[in-house]
Amino acid sequence: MELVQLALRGRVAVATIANPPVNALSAGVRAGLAEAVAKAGSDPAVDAIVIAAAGKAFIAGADISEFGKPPAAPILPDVLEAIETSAKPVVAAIQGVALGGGLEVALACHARVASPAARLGLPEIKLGIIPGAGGTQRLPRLIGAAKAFPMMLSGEPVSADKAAEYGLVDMVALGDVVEAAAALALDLASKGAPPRTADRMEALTPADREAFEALAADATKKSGDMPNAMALIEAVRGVFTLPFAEGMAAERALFRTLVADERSKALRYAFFAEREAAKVPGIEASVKPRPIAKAAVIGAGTMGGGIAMCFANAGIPVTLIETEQGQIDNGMNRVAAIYEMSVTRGSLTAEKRDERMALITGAVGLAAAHDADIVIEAAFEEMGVKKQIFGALDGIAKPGAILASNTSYLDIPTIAAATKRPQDVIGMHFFSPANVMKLLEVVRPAGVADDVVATAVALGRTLGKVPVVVGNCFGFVGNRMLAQRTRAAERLLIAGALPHEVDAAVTAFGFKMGPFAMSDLAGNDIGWRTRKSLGKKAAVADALCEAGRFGQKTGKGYYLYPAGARAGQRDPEVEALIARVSAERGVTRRSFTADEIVARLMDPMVNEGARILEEGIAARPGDIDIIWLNGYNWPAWRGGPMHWADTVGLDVIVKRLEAQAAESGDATLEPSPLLRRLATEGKGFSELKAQAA
Ligand code: ZOZ
Repeated sequence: MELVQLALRGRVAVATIANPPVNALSAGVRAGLAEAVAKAGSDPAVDAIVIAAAGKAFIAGADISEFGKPPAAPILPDVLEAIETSAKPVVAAIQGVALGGGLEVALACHARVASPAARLGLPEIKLGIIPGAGGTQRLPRLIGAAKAFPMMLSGEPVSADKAAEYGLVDMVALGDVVEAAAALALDLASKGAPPRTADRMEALTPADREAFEALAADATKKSGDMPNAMALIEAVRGVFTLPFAEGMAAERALFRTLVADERSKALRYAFFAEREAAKVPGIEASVKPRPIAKAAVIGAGTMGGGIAMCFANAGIPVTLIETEQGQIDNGMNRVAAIYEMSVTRGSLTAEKRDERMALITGAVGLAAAHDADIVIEAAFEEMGVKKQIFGALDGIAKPGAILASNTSYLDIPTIAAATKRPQDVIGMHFFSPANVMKLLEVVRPAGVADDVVATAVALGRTLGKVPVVVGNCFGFVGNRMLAQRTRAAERLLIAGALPHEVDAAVTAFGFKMGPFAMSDLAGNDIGWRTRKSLGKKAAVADALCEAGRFGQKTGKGYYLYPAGARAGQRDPEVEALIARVSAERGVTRRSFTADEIVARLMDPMVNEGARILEEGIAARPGDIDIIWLNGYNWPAWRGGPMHWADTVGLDVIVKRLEAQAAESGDATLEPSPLLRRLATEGKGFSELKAQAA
């Protein structure tokens, strides 16, 4: 089948792109478009041309998998120039998403018609680049830089109606969009030379420039460290200072530099890793998820309330279950307060808030879960409690209902064994705050039914989450690796670093918060309780908790928080305590550079990630990265811990771990066999094949 099919509709040539699934502009599509426009241009039976697309998307943009490879002719800017300089009018018929290069195709056309459901945007910023086929030059010429720049800076698409309001599309067609585009194309043909976006200057007024410069100054303040945001400002400014051809050349030079940058490579890697994670090894696409029309959540604490909100936000009725009415009232009030905040901020209408609140019903007693298609338990993290709940649920839930636990580290098969339907029991680990965080670890114990796994994944997507299927083990993937970082952070303190130095190194690496500020925020007593239950010790962290320094909530932890301050201040008492612990262990304290701190924190995590892969707990290194990007705020442009390790070089990481293991005498720091093997073979994690989780 041709990637671009040319057909005549009266005196209009319709070039239809058919490159499933999203009509990405692969080399074949670019060539097909160029050929179609040339052929229609020289055909005396044709007066005008429509560019249309088959399927759900108009064009999702460049084929991202081609980035980084030598560009195959014809390159997109040349194809677009051919479209724009066509003597016969070319009209885009946009029936679905027009993104990136896809919108740039539409911008090069002489007019645009969109279906009401179409969405138009330039999301390149999210891939670490800027538009490279004229987007920064044509969009401002069409709608003004003050409207175009925010679209490109956020990367968020606009609706067809918004696009019409902006003047980005000429018409929103309620019926057949190709028909409407053909009519408009013929109308343009009857009026002589078609209008070219490149020639339009009327939107670029002094007021527009002033508004753009104000937005640019604000963006520089907020995103001065993002090279693509700064490049975007430079490119867009060109519409006021350079002739079109020079502006195009400047945009392309900036695009080429950015596309070769490691940061863009990491973001593109993450784009594909996220989509790969959606495919669960060992489960056929033919396995149908069970229908979920009603849900129940057990436990109306912060977590349970957040999970209930996820269902309500997706339009699924949910019962929030507790043991006492007072707890229900507290939980419902917390949920109402969060929605109220969104209304105050303007991100939610009062009507939507009421709709969502109406979908959440509080109930006392597990019996209220009798008609739920899925029950998610978010009760106290204690095996005895979980077993009791699941045992009781077994007698209450309807046959075929999925019984899920939101536990963050407990053994799912032990929980499942409390029921007579272990095939229906699964882990669904949401991250706090559950209504905000994207990650959902779907914990797949041996013996769970395939359609239960498929349902958890599909439901995760319906709830707007990024689901990643993992195997059952203590802490699953994310928290198991985090535990390594926590241990490494404590080791660093004893070896000579101070909390603020560790946190500064981690924020400079790109995290929003360092491990100690994070621990103070979450509450140091959480880890303390877990350590006690496992019989583990951490000299500094334990001593802080014994002194009642639980973090922000007690006004002091690793830092001081005078009078409710949110940013911690260094505390000489804590620093003296740390020095005391070092002395007791006979450690001569030394200083660490930021790079050393990062290596000492991240290398053990990578090592644990390698063990997780060896054990088949994660199917792919990319799954681990998606977990860290969506659940733990790993900086997006570093692609996740396993991708980062590849960029450092696994041989380097192996040597550093060996040195750490020798220095500390801690055998768990010895490189895992998989890490050693890959390093010896000169390979990276990216070369591993997927395995069943
Ligand atoms: O897939 C969603 C989406 O948002 N896609 C990415 C859109 C995007 O970022 N476009 C901009 C690309 S950059 C660009 O366009 C710059 C450019 O032209 C520069 C040219 C400069 C030349 C200069 C020369 C010097 C979308 C909203 C479209 C659909 O979402 P869904 O949830 O329905 O589906 P997904 O996301 O699961 O995707 C389905 C399959 O399609 C693959 N895919 C999507 N967009 C792609 C793409 N593959 C390659 N390129 C794209 N742009 C996606 O990986 C998935 O594949 P499978 O195999 O997992 O099914």
